Amino acid sequence: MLREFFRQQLGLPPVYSETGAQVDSLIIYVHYLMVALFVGWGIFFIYTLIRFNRRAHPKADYVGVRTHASSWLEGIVAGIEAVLLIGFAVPMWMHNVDHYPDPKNALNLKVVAQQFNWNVFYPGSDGVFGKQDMKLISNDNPWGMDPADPSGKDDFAPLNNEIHVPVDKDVIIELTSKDVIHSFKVISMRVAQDAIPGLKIPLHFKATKVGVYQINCAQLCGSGHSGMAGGKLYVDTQADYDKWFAAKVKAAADAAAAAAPKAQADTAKPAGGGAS
Ligand SMILES: [Cu+2]
Repeated sequence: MLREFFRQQLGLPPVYSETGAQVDSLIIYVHYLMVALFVGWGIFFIYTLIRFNRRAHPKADYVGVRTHASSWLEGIVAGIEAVLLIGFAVPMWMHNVDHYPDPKNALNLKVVAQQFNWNVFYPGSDGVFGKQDMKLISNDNPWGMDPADPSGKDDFAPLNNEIHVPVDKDVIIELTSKDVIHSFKVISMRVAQDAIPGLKIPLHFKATKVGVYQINCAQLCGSGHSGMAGGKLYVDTQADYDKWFAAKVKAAADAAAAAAPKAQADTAKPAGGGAS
């Protein structure tokens, strides 16, 4: 009950991920300590105003406190802080690192942040991302996809500001940035991770409730920073997700099939303007 009271007073938004509840617990425990300190110091302050008022003590006492009570109190507060850190924060972190979901059973995505949107990559029906190479980047191929890699054939074009995941399934996102530092933050999942150019940083969560959740950028990344809050995380039922995914895979295959004859025609054209 006290916990629920704190949740409301702190304005903690609803949490819809498996590990999010632990994050909230830590926030609440830290605030228990802060309230105890606030009340304790407040009482001590009022006590000193009365006990050492000028009328009772016209001349200052240059020795001051003669007991070790304050040292003991300081020690107890430091002890509680150590318990919070060693007993709660570190184990929570260890749990999240040790219980890293098995990529084989998880939905694996890539998210590339840029000014000012989120590019979301899905590996297609084979679950394997196609190879990318910086050398292949061009106007027609902004992500440097390797056309020779068969595992890339079913990858669909990166989605803009839109992530779909099934409910109750581990999701691993490999996060990076195309330009400046951004931060991928989904408050309802209690997930926040900086996206840093040149680094691929994994994050994971498991959504527990179907719904649409806002994605925010938590690093001031430029003039359009606030627009990155337009990102949406759709948590679907497995059936809805499968339907959405199948439609995307089919659309990608249709687009590839439509592009194939054109590419063949292009390569069939004689080079250098043609003879005859
Ligand atoms: Cu940003």
